[in-house]
Amino acid sequence: EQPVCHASGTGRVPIKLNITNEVIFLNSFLSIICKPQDLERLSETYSIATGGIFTPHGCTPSQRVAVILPMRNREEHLRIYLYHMHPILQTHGIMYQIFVAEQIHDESLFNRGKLFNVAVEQILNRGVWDCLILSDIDLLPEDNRVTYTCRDIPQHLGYKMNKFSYKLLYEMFFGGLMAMTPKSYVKVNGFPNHYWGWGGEDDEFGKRIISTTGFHRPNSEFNHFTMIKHRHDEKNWRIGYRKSVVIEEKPLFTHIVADLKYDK
Ligand code: UD2
Ligand code: MN
Repeated sequence: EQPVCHASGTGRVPIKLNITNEVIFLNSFLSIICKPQDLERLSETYSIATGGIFTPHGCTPSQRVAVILPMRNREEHLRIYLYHMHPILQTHGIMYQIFVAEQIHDESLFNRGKLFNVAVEQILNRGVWDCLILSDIDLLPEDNRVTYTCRDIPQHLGYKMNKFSYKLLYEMFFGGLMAMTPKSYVKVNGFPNHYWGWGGEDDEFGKRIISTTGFHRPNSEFNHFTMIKHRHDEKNWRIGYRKSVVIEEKPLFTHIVADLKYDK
């Protein structure tokens, strides 16, 4: 019988794409450092199977991990992400597959929460997974000892970012990157579906987690992240109410405030 694979990360990894600080202004520069050919070479070098699947050889993967990235109009980030992440995930002793959940239909606002829900449903229907990684596409770990694996309760992994001096933004912050088992995802009932536009879905997700499974937030220097610098996306403006419908129970009545503009 094969031994269980172990993680073999050695330390901090260069983010070659630090230069991506200039990405927004120098698109062509980015394509020089990370050309499609580089990505092709990556799949040979690291034996990544079609679909972005990696299975370690000679040992039994410690976990089967689905990495899920919500995306719309972030192809540049995707390329950087793949280029950066495949080599890192290789060292984790896991079987993994990277899924990109893309929201098409450009007329509507971006909906990160619903995208995750739709993607997770598909992914769970297609295979057996020990762990779901729910990550922004622009978050790059700075150390390969970061753990893209699950524990019994959800872990908030990606919250220490260069952008915010590696400080937790606020206690109830749940954006960035979560690792959780499919069981936990189902138990917390996933994300809310109705947050169109920027923000709010992560806070609601956090509330659900707190009230059901609880969570763990590793405070390690291994989980420092660089967020690729980006502008605020079009069609992702912050919505006024941050909910299409706000229902509030007041002492003498239930207040229903609906912002139907975004109620798609
Ligand atoms: C923060 C949170 C993020 C989420 C968001 C509010 C961090 C590190 N992240 O991200 O988890 O809670 O606030 O919704 O604090 N995306 C696209 N196309 C778009 C818009 C978004 O692909 O047009 C995806 C992409 O994966 C991106 C993620 O959604 O990384 C979060 O959106 P963002 O990066 O624009 O927002 P940001 O950095 O404020
Ligand atoms: Mn971002």
